[in-house]
Amino acid sequence: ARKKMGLLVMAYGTPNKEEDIERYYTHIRHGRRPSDELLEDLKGRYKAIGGLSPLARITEGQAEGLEKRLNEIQDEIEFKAYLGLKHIEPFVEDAVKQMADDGITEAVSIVLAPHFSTFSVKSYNGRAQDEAAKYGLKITSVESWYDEPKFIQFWVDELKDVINRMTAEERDNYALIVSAHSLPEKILQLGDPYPKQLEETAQLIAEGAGVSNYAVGWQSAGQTPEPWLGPDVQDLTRDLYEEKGYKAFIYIPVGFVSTHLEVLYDNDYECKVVTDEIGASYYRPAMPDVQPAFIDALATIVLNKLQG
Ligand code: FEC
Repeated sequence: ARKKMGLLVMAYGTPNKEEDIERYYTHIRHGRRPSDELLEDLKGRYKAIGGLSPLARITEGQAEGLEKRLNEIQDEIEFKAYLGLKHIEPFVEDAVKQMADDGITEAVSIVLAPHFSTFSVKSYNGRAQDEAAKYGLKITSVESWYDEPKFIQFWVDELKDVINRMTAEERDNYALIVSAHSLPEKILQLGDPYPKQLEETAQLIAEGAGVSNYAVGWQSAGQTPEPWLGPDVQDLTRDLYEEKGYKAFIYIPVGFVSTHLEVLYDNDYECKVVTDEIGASYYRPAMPDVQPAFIDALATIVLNKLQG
C-alpha cells in the first residue's frame, strides 16, 4: 500500500464575503483595526475588481490540482491536501490540527508564493511547525521555489506568447517589469534573501525568453509611514518611459501565483492608469492559477524536497 502523507498547502487567504473584510484587514495588521478611511479604501478596491477576489476559488483549485498531480506521477506516497491560510479560516493552525485529527503523522508543506522572506514564508512555516509540535506531527517544509526550472519555463512561455501578440512597433520598443509585493525596507538589515531572489527570478525569465530590456520593481506596498522597498512599479513605469520612450510595458507580478486583488487592481488598474497616461500599451500575461504546467511545477518542487 502507498504510504499516507499530509500535503499542507499554505496561502494568503481572502475575505469570503463583504462582512469579512474588516476582520481580515485587522488580522493582516496584526490585530490593529484599520481606520474607517483605510477600510473604505480597501472595500472600494474589492468593489473595483467585481466585489470580492477570485483568490479563494483559485487557491482551492491549486491545492486540489497539486494533490491530484502528485498522486498521478508517483506511486509510493498517497498525498492528502489540507489548505491552511494566513489571514482567514481555515487558518494554517486549523489545517495542521485537522491533519493530526485525521491521524496523519508526516506531512510536507509548500507556500503558494515563490520567494522566501522572514515576513512571508518564514511566518507561514513557523506557524505550521509550532502547531505541528503540539501533536508530534513531522512537517518537511519547502522554503522557496522561485528557481524551479519548470516554474521559470512557465513564465518564459507566457512571456513569449505576449511578445508574439505585440505589434511589430511595440516589439521593437517595450520593457518588461518583473515585480513582487513590497516589504518594509528593514528586511534588508535582517539579510533577507527576498530582494535577491526576485532579482534572480527576473533574470532567469528574461534570459529564457531572450529579453534584455527588463527591470525589477515592487508593488502593493503597505500604508505605513516606514520606508518600503522600491521602486514602486508605477514610478518605475514613468521613469523607464522618460528614459527610453517605450511603446509598451509587460508586467509579470512573479511574487504572486494567482489572479487576485493585488494583480487585478495594482497591476491591471493602477499600472494601466500610468501606461494610458503616457500612451503606451499595457500587457500582463495570465497568472499561473490552475494552469497544468504550473501545477506540474509545484508537484516537481514537492517531490524534489522529499527526495532531497
Ligand atoms: O483578496 C485578495 O485577493 C488578497 C490578496 C493578497 C495577497 C497578498 C500577498 C502578500 N501580501 C504580502 C505582504 C503584506 C504586507 C502588508 C499587506 C497588506 C495587505 C492588505 C491586503 C492584502 N495585503 Fe498582502 N496580500 C493580499 C492582500 N500585505 C488587502 C491590506 C491593505 C493594503 O495594505 O493594501 C501590510 C500590512 C500592514 O499594513 O502593516 C507586509 C506579501 C504577499 C505575497 C506573499 C504571499 O502571498 O504570502 C509578502 C495575495
